[in-house]
Amino acid sequence: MDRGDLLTAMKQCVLDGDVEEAARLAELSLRQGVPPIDSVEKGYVQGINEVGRLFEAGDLFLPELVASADAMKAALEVLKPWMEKAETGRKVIGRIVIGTVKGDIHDIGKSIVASILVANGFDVLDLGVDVSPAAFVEKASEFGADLVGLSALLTTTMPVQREVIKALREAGLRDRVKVLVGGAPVTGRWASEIGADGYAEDAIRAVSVVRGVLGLP
Ligand code: B12
Repeated sequence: MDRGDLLTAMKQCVLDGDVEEAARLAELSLRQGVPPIDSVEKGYVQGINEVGRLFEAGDLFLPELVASADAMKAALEVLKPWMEKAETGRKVIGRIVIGTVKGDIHDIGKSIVASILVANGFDVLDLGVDVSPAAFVEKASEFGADLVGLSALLTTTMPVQREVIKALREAGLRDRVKVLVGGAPVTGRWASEIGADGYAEDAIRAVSVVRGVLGLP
């Protein structure tokens, strides 16, 4: 299968919610030497984006959405170690705590961002989903985080990003911990409005934004 066909098949298996096929194609892409981030962004993510559009239009329902997310996650499970390995052998250049905010269980995008940051030399503590402002503060302090990454996929959970910033300020951590926000509904404008230090629209851009925010060369 050539690379174009492979990426199209990856998109299709997410649309079909085909978990086995998603994992099989991920294995195949590794054997063919396709960079894992390309398989994710140019293959599987295209499928889940299309699923989002169909769901919004009412052409597809929650069980199908869940099946597509499961297929996406099966592929990520195969690709994650390889994404994180891409640039190993370098020393840790920063410590990051990342998570999806309270009330929100979307974790696909956040997990991709976490893996790409690991691959680029950051030590990343992933707190998972539905993380309270208090938990972000506690873990950022314990881990000695330079930066906290907050993911929100729902318009109703975006305001929790602001609450986390407030909680960091109240705990006296805000001047040493930078805050980066992301997630499909989040914008640069929202980031400035809530007083975050930065925003990135995807995982690749997150790396350069984090470097910029932390003042790394
Ligand atoms: C998959 C999915 C689900 C899966 C999630 C599975 C999982 N484990 O994550 C399931 C089925 C569980 C789900 C549930 C729900 N979902 Co949903 N879901 C989606 C869908 C289709 C795709 C999300 C996704 O994974 N995208 C792919 C990834 C790669 O993209 P991403 O998340 O945007 O991440 C990228 C960037 O945003 C960025 N990024 C992400 N996080 C961060 C963090 C930082 C720090 C940075 C810098 C960057 C960054 O980088 C990532 C990689 O490039 C979206 C549609 C959409 N357009 O987003 C709807 C969507 C988000 N869901 C929606 C809804 C309504 C729901 C439910 C309420 C449905 C219901 N009735 O129960 C529940 C909510 C449950 C909850 N409390 O959270 C709506 C939200 C509408 C709104 N206005 O808020 C959407 C937009 C669908 C729609 N069009 O209506 N969902």
